[in-house]
Amino acid sequence: MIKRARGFYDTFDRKDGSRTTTFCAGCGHGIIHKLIGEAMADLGLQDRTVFVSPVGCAAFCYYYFDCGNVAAPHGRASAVATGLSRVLPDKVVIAYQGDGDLGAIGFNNAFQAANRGEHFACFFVNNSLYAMTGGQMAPTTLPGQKTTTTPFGRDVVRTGHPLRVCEILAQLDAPVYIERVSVADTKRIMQAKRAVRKALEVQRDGKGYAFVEFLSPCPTNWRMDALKAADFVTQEMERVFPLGCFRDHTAKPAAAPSPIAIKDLTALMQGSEGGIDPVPDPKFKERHMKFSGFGGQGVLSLGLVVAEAAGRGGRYVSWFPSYGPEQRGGAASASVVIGGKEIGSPAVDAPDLLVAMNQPSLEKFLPTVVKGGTVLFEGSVPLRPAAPPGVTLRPFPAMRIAEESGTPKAANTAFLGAMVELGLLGMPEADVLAALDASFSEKPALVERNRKVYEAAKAWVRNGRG
Ligand SMILES: Cc1ncc(C[n+]2csc(CCOP(=O)(O)OP(=O)(O)O)c2C)c(N)n1
Ligand code: SF4
Repeated sequence: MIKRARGFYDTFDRKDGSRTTTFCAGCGHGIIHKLIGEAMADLGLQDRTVFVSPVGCAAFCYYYFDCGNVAAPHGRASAVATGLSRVLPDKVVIAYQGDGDLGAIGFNNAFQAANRGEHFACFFVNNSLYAMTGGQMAPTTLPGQKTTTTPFGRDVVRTGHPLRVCEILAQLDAPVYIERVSVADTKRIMQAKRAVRKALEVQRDGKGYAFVEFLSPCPTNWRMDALKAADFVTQEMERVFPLGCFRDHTAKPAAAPSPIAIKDLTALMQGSEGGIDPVPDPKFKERHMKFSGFGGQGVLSLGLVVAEAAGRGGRYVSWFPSYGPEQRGGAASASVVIGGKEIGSPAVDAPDLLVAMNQPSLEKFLPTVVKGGTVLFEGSVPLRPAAPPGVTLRPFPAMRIAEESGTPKAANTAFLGAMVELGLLGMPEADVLAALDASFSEKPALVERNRKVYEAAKAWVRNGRG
C-alpha cells in the first residue's frame, strides 16, 4: 500500500477521491509539494497553516495539502498571503507561485511584499516557462531556450534576459531568508528539504519574510523524458540561476512584528467605535441599490452612508465600489446590498434603486433596473431617457440644491435627503443621519453644511416638487 505523504489529505476528495496528483511524471511540483507537506507536518504547523494556491500547474494545491487553503487569482498569491498574514498573525502563511505567476503578472505584488517584509513563506517554482498554458516563454526562460512563443530560442535582444528573482530580492532590506535550490536529484532535494523547513521555521517563529526558489523540471513542455529534464536543470538552468543562499538573517534574536498585524479582526470589521451585530430577519426582502456618477461626485461615499445606516439598523450589508482608472471624472459606482441574512454576492446587476448623478451613468444603468424599481437622477442631465416598463423615473435637481445651500460638492447628500423623504431607503431616519454625521468624523465642519443640504433636499421633495 502506498503511504500517503505527511501533510496531505488521505485521499484527494476535492479531486476525484484518488491519491494521485494532476502532475506529469518527472514534474518538480510533486516533489516540492511533498517537501512542503512533510515539513509542515513535522514542525507541527498543519493546524496553523494557510496555504495560498496560485494559477498555473499548481492551481490545485488545495486538493492535496491538509491545512487551510485559499486560491488566489493569477499573480496575486503574495498579495493574498499579505492579507491573510496580517489579519491572522498567529497563522503560518504559505504562498506558492510559478515563474509566470510570480515573475511576470505578479512580480510587483511579490516584490513589494518582500520589500515590506510580510510574514509569510513564498515558495517560487521556476520551471523556465508557463507550463499550464502549454509552454510559453516566461521571464525566467533561458537565453536560446525554445518555447512555444520563442520557437527559434529566446533572443535576449528582443525579449530581455532571464529574471533572477532571488538576486533581485536580495537587494531588499526586509527579507529574512532567501535561498535558491533545485529538485533535480536526491542530493539537491535534500538541500531543498532543509530550505523548506527553514522557511517554515521563520514563519513558526514570527521572524518575517522567507523566499525559496526551486529550479524544477517540466518534462512535458521541455519535450524531454524525466532524466533528460533533470539534466537540463543541473546543466542549463543552474548556469543561469546559481544555487545558494542569498540571505540568512534567521539567527537574529529578535522576532520582527508583522507590519500591521491586526490582532482583532472582529474589531476591524466593526470599526473603531465597536459595531452592531446584524440581526437575522428571514422575512426581509434583500435590497439591491446602485449609486453612480462621475468619480469625485461622492457616489462611493453616498453608498457607504446608506450601507452604514442599514448596518446601524441591524441589517446585513455589503458595499462594493467600482471606479474607472481616472481618479476624478471617470465613471464610478457603488453597489449596496442590504439583507436580513448573510449576503451572497456584493455585486448589484439588477438594482431596485438606482441613483444616477450624471448622464452616462443614467444611460448605462437604467436598463438594468428591475420592474417596480425607482431611478432617482440628476435633473440637469440634458437627455431624459424613457422609463423602462414598470420603472419609476424621478428627476431631482441635486446639484442646484447643493449649490443653493452653500455646499456645491454635497449633491450626494442632497440625493440622500431626497431618498429619505421619498421613503426609498426603508430605514429609520435617525440611522441615516447618524451615518451621515459619522462620515464626516474627521471633518466636523462639514457636518452642519451637509445637514443643511440634506434638509433643503427634503424640503424640495416635501413641497411636492419631487
Ligand atoms: C489573469 C489571467 N491571465 C492569464 C491566465 C492564463 N494562465 C493560466 S496559468 C498561466 C501561466 C502559469 O505559469 P507559471 O506561473 O509559470 O506556472 P506553471 O504552470 O509553470 O506551474 C497563465 C498565463 C489566467 N488564468 N489568468
Ligand atoms: S506541464 Fe510541466 S509543470 Fe505542469 S504538471 Fe506537467 S511537468 Fe509539471
